[in-house]
Amino acid sequence: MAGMVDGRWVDTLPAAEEIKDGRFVRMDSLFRDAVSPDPAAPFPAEAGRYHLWVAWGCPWAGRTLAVRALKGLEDVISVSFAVDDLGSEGWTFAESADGPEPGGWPLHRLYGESVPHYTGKVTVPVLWDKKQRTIVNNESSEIIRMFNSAFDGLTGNRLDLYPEPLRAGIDRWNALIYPSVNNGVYRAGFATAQAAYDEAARGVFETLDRIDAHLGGSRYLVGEYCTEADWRLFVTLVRFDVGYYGAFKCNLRRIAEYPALSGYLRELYQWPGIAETVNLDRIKSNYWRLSNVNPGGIVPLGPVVDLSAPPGRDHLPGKGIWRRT
Ligand SMILES: N[C@@H](CCC(=O)N[C@@H](CS)C(=O)NCC(=O)O)C(=O)O
Repeated sequence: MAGMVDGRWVDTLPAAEEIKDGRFVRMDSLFRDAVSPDPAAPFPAEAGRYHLWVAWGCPWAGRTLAVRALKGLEDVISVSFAVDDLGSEGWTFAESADGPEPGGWPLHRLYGESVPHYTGKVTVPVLWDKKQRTIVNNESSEIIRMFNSAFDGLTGNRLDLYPEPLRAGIDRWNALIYPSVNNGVYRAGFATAQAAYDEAARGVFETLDRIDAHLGGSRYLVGEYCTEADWRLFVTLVRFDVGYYGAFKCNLRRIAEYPALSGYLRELYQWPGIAETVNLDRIKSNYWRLSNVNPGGIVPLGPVVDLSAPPGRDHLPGKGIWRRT
């Protein structure tokens, strides 16, 4: 796996121990600062100051795009999309932090500018501070929490994806879904030992079966309110049939075959602003062109996925997203 050693880009990262006994173990993100509504904070909320670097294929980037859209932050936080799938210099963009770069500009330069001797992976999403020219945070679960509240004073947006009274329920679903589904598909796809694959792939479907049963009688994961837990699940569901089902060998069932999950996925996909954060062709090529899972890099024709049909979930009571008073 490629990355950086002592501030320089290398094709193989000696420090990376991502495969242990055939099992994929995800490395922790390094940049963990936070944007704050407090004007005196090191990273205060300001319009136009922060930039998000993302890739269409990436589910972790997908979460940040979904919450950016739901919270009406499109004019406050600018965004750049990687031009292609992971290349020889990692994620590459058509612009740098300073403007257009027609020849392509690799994201590892931002990591190198933030920490001159950086050693580790170069991942999206990245939240970048244009003023201090440094990465604020590269952990999507934390970036979505900042987007949920830190900029409300600027936007006036009162939607709350992590409301106090629902936090215990949200945390419980996240704790189940992250290891077994969001990261479980990666553990299945990147496994290099049969037992590791079996365990991960079984776990994916045990949890999906359980969620499908739950959603048969509940509009959203935590009940009548659509929360952060739903959007964290959504980014994996929307990638499932075109990506994980084939490329990551999670092929016991497609999401389209699940009675409740399929309609739930369509409802979330059709939520205002969300379809624009999803690019099914780029998702498909992102996974099928990963050399460790598909060395030939051939992207298949199917499956055909249509998320435009009516969700058919109006019989279940729903109140949308919680609104702060
Ligand atoms: N913990 C990170 C994980 C991000 C991550 O793994 N991103 C992948 C793309 S889906 C990446 O950039 N990988 C680059 C690489 O492995 O070299 C987060 O949730 O923000």
